[in-house]
Amino acid sequence: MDQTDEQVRLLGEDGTLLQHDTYKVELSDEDLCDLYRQLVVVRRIDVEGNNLQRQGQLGIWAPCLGQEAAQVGSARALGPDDFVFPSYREHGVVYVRAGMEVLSVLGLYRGANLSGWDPQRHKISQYSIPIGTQALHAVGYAVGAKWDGAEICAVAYFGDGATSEGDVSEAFNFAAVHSAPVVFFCQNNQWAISVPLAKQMAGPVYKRALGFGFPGVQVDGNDVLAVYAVTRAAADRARDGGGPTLIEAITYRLGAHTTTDDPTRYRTSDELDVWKAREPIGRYRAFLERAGLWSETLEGDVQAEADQVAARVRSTVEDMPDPPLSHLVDHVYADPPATLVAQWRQLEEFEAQFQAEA
Ligand SMILES: Cc1ncc(C[n+]2csc(CCOP(=O)(O)OP(=O)(O)O)c2C)c(N)n1
Repeated sequence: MDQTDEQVRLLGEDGTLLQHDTYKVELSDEDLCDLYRQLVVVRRIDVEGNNLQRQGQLGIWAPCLGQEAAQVGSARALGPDDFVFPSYREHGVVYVRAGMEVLSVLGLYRGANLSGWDPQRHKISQYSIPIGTQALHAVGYAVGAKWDGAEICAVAYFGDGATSEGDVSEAFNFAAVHSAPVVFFCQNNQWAISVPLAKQMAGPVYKRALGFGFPGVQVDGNDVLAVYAVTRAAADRARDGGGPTLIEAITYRLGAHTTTDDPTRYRTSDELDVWKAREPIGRYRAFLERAGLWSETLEGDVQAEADQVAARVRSTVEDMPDPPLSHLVDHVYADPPATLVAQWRQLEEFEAQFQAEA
């Protein structure tokens, strides 16, 4: 796989199928329709997460609105034993890999669990809240897998802002030197909270890969077919001993950074309108229509499933039991330091006041 000099795109903005010399999609009609289902369901989970936060059921939510194609397309391209190291916005990746275990993510944002799922079960590690550390975890895992002779790859998901962290550059370098079977998947959604791309970098992310000694590919991140094809090629290459690839998926965060943030303070509505017109689901539906694969029945089935998933998200989140307060400190130290014990006692006394008042 060569360094690309242009964004890989397989779908025009009106859903026309485009030809590409290197990247092609060979998916059955059934799979093409199923991709649509997953895009729609992921969006509904995300909208529901946002609503639940607004109703006080979640403490915070990091929306993936607008990034569904980047997440669904890339996650579907992976094999069952490939190992995913996500950031905190990869609800679509979790849904594709782990189905309704995505509810654990909602539990994390509710404070009902401390991240919640067994990473081995669906080969997906816990969300990384520190920016960029998961890139190092992925490389460590990939190098270990290579030494064990396992034919798998590790995939690190991170944002454009994360590429300003030393951890990510260190991960690139170590992966290159050790020819690690790793795919670095950057969702370039144009903003790192309120910091726009132009204040973060002077050249495209994917070109950095060449400086570290491995290929980088820029892909239209709102084109689910292109994302699928590029990720599939990078993952195959990694498993075949070809080493790392950096994928830069150009997309846009249509929502807030998180529900604690107000993007109208730093982002113009004109910019938002440009990207709303490029959002990925309508474009993919237009492709299905052109290909004769879309029908009222498909739409009805997909929307019915999204409704069911949304209802399940809502009821499960509302029914999640509060964790015991001690979960904050349990299993952290075998012998807790005295300062922590003192703080813990203070917290218990503080909480006890409310019990007494209730
Ligand atoms: C090491 C570290 N530094 C700072 C932060 C605070 N922080 C949270 S999100 C964020 C911006 C991340 O932007 P980007 O990597 O582009 O990802 P996005 O949120 O856009 O998906 C920052 C600086 C953090 N969580 N971890």
